[in-house]
Amino acid sequence: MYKLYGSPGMANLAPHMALETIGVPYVMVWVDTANQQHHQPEYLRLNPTGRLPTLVDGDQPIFETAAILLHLADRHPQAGLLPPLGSIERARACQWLIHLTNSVQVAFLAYYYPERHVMDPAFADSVKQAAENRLNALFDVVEKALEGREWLGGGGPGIVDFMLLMMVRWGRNFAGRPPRLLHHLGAHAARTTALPAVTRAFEQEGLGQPWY
Ligand SMILES: N[C@@H](CCC(=O)N[C@@H](CS)C(=O)NCC(=O)O)C(=O)O
Repeated sequence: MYKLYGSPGMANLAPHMALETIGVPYVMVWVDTANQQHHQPEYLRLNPTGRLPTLVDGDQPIFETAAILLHLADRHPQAGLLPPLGSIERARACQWLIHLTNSVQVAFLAYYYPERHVMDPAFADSVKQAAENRLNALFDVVEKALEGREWLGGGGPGIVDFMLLMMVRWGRNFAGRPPRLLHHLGAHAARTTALPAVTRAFEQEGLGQPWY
């Protein structure tokens, strides 16, 4: 039995979509971030970074969203969440997954936690705006990659698409151009949220509309 530790709308959302798609038994464990539960010893024993999410597989905790997604896709190959091992399509899917976690998500951390990126709080707004600008450029790259294809991670929906949707959602309140306004990204988000398993994950997290 899997346990997925998270908080509504946080980075647990993509693994949540994966678990619902796979259809395997699991429980969501909601972490009370407002009361700093993710910084308490009990949680830090599972995830020493004090971040969300954490997946516990049996008695083995795994952290980092991309690693959790890869583990779920590998453990349940029948769900088709990644192209076959050793294929060029698999390499391409991993390329986008790593790009999303290593570049896009990192910029989102500056967007959502600008105060952690400055010594003088007076500069926090500037950091947030710079992060949004950087994210616009990163989303432009993904927009171009989606030209002529329905899914970013392969021939069907999979973990890369779940990660992308989560990040498009995180940009929904951009002051300038939310990523949903880009033609292919908007269509991809609509296509992905229409998948019944993805809809269930959003509903189970109690996320109100608009989702992205
Ligand atoms: N690269 C990490 C980043 C995790 C991360 O920063 N998660 C955010 C939620 S989306 C978090 O834990 N925020 C609470 C905090 O930093 O206090 C991952 O994907 O697991």
